[in-house]
Amino acid sequence: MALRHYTLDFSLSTAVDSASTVPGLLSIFHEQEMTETVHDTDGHGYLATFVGKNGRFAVLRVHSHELVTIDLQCYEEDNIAQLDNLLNALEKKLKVLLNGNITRIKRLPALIRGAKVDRYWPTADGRLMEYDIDRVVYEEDSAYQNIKILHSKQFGNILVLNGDVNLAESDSPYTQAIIGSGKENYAGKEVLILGGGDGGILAEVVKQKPKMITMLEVIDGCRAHMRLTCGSILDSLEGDCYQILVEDCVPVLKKYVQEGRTFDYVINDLTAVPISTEPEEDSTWEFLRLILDLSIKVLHPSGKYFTQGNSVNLKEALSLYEEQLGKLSCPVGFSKEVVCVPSYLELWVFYTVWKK
Ligand code: SPD
Repeated sequence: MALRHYTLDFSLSTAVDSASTVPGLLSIFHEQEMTETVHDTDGHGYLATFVGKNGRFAVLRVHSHELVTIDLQCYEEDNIAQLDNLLNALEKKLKVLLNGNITRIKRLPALIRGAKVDRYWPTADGRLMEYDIDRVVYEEDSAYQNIKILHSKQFGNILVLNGDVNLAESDSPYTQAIIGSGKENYAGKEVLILGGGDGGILAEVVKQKPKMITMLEVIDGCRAHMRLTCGSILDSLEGDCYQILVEDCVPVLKKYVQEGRTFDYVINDLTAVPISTEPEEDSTWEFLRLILDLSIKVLHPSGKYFTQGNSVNLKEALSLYEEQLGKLSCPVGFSKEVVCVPSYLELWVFYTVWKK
């Protein structure tokens, strides 16, 4: 079962008296066979709820402070044309009643609540985004995370990990940015990929004939359902110049440090920079610092470390990340690039880090 939730807001230049607005609206609700209950608002304007046929439900509020709001909820299978007519009638009537006093009328597309296919994936800075997702292609809980692959009409299949949009088949700008935006020559180089389990980075770098790529992750479902991203590269865990180790990256990195092994390129595609500085995020920051420090230890003195950062709007999280770069076991320099990744619906920051 899913619900459609409509909103209609009138912003006003002065407060309005409910006695002059409400009666005109009541008749419209009554015509739709909706009956009201008026609530005591303890001096905070006027509030009435309306219940109608087929489970229709509405809330009318005349706020004391220059705002009139109407919420209308109905079941998804309800008659959309009838509901549009009701909202049109309410909007038309309010325009007349509030004439000369309106600064803005805002009617948003209906929010669909409880739908089988979840289309709402907010941005990193918490803004609501509705995707054009029409079906769930794959869903699985692995030992590490919840994996979803959802089909979007414009972005192709989208990989969503623990509720975070990771990569869509349309997102080659992401892959290009995290491998150095076409400025690097990987031929004959030693490359380490942390994460990148969708196979996009591996499929791209392999084309340049590196000496060896070691990748420490593979995400179930991507081989079959992110084909435009990974091609056939995940069909085998090893090839002429690559090997995929399905292992936890921390012990592997520690082993490489002990062995004194180095890489020309380390590409960290593990996770986003934590979005907050709250204590519950401490472990995420700790994990990030650990990976960063181990990665720099295995980086060849003339090598490069690439990673994605966060939304360009999360300035505080980005500067905290940059602070971490100043606290590593060896001094590093860094540069950043802002990239438009199609399915992200927000600009994303990528970092290049090198040893000084
Ligand atoms: N490879 C991991 C990157 C995850 C970034 N999430 C982006 C969310 C965009 N709204």
